[in-house]
Amino acid sequence: MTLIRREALRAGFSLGALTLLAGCDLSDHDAVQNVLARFSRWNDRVQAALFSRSRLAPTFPEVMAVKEFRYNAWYGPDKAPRLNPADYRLQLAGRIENKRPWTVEELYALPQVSQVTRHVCVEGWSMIGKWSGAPLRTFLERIGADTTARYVGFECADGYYEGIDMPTALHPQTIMAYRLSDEILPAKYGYPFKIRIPTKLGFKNPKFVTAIYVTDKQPRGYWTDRGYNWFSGI
Ligand SMILES: Nc1nc2c(c(=O)[nH]1)N[C@H]1C(S)=C(S)[C@@H](COP(=O)(O)O)O[C@H]1N2
Ligand SMILES: [Mo]
Repeated sequence: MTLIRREALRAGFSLGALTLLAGCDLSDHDAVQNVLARFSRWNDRVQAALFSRSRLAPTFPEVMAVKEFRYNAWYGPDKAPRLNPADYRLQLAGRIENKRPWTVEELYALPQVSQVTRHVCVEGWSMIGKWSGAPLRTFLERIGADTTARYVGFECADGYYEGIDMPTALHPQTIMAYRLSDEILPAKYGYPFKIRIPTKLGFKNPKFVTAIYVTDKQPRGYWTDRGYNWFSGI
């Protein structure tokens, strides 16, 4: 399905919500919020059901990758956390057999792939970039993660947090991106790695990840807590 058709479908969902809302007292903020929240959860379920493990996000020729990639966070690039490889340790928790923390060196030694894909930010910009790193699936297998669990959650050095469903975590294009445009990820883009998920909106791609956990309880998301859909597929 094309992006545009998906957008139309999504617009259709909200039109449906509006039609319903027309019947209720718009000053009743809680009731309106309730209806919207229910639609949002329904939208999440429909999107999760439509998501296919094998459907690949579009890829592009390498020449189309933008070298000076756009930066985004709720603070300026100079405020981005600068993690020191000497004391960085990726913490592991939840349904994982081997929870030993990982160093940057160990992470960077995992087998890697490259992708040229489009990053789509919900704020209305998109950009094609080249990312390289280890498939998250490879890492999850290495640490003995229980892949029958429903979710994988992430915590970040700037207090950001995100989570994805297990089919997305195991998707071949979901990677621990160590490099952008063939360079080790600069601090502001998420050093030592960013979870790059081309089948998801930009905000579901956490940077400077410091902890990964496997769970059956749906992890919260920084922007989901501020009103965006949890699934947010593209
Ligand atoms: N830790 C962390 N990850 C984050 C964010 C953030 O503020 N903190 N912003 C998200 C959003 S909204 C976008 S669009 C992308 C921006 O990534 P970039 O700076 O590499 O373009 O990172 C996502 N991951
Ligand atoms: Mo974003």
